[in-house]
Amino acid sequence: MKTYLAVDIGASSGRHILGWLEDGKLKLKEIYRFKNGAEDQNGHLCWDIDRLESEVTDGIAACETVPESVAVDTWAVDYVLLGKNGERICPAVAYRDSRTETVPDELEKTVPFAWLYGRTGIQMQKFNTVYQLAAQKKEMPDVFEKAEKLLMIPDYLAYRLSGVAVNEYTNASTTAMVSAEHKTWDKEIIARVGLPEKIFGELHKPGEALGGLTERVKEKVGFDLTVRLAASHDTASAFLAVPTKDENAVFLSSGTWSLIGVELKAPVTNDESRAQNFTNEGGYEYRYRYLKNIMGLWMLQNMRQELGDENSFDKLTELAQSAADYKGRIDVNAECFLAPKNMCAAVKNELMKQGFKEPTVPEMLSCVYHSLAESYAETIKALEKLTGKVYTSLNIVGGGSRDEYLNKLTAKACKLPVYAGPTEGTAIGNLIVQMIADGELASVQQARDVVRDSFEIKIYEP
Ligand code: LRH
Repeated sequence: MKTYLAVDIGASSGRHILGWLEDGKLKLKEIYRFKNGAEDQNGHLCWDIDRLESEVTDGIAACETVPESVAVDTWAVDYVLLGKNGERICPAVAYRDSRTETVPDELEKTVPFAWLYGRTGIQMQKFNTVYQLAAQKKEMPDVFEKAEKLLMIPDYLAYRLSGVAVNEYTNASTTAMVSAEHKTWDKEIIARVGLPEKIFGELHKPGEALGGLTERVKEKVGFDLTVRLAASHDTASAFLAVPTKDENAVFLSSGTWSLIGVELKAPVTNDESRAQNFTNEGGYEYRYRYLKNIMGLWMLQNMRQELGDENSFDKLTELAQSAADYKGRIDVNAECFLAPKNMCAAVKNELMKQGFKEPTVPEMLSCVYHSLAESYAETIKALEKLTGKVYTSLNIVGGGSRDEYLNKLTAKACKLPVYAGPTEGTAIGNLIVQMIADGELASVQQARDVVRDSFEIKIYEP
């Protein structure tokens, strides 16, 4: 039996998941799990990239049998730079760091957002790679004199495994420096930001084999296997795992972020789409992920920590339900929730600004739950307007699809049936790409059919 290994790293945790086909069903086994999170390094919020690298190797070593291949997916937009000997020459700054705070405004004269959106189709997020690179150039211009290559985080981890440094297309698209039309780096954008063109390598497609493990890694794990490119942006992987039957379903990848949208054959970069801040991220087989980023479980993850980790997520929903009639709502996408010192205080502050009296903990939680569900509903309405289609269901994958209360509120707010599951969306998408590349699965449609038959999918009627 052929097995495949997905290394799937999110903002709060990473996991190694083995996958294989058995009697036409996809089977999964989690073999390794580790914590992730950004931390302060010399005044910047950074990922501990060296620890992530050793976790990736340790997890591979935990395999009891040798998989056919391994592929890495992670969150988007963050990167590192390599010097002429292939060494890392800058920290892996995390997207919630404040270094880009003023950059979009400063760049507006030379790289106006409307122009950028027209070329890349990528939404305005202050943390897009294009703005991070501009911030880095301002702070440490010398680094670009030494830089030979830019690698996104999963590309870097795949490079440390295989010794082969390439840029993968789906994650590269989130830099806001890839042409939506041509699917290659946009040289005009690179020039306007004043970056060296040579650091942007040719874009490679998900599924491609990079080769075996380096001698160093082979020695550590005790065997060799093929390293492949996943659809290395986790959201690109997650969308592949959505078990839709038809074209009328909206996809929601629910984790730290809620990524809600549809798959399109061509990008939509008109003024209305830009005004609504929909993005066109590059997908597997050039399926564009036309979606919106919604702040997502990040808000609840933070509130949980602040209220004490002894509160399970179930406890949070219980508390929220005890104030189900609370009327306060917030704009979950407001800037103040991106990296607040204290999430509860930020929520409280937003509510009190609107004239609500100081909310209780259950009221705050109820507000966040309802506001999330309602923002999904608004996004679906906007999607219908922008694509001229009517959507008939919402399919949720990822850890957040376990949240029964949120699923119920979502079905009610969207007035649509909600299909929840599988929970391991990103890892499954990662495995699907490896299985297609190896000939175990024939197509994305077949993979989605297999996913539908293999995992429990709960239905919530409006
Ligand atoms: C989700 C995600 C999302 C990006 C964000 C930075 O993990 O990749 O698609 O916008 O992280």
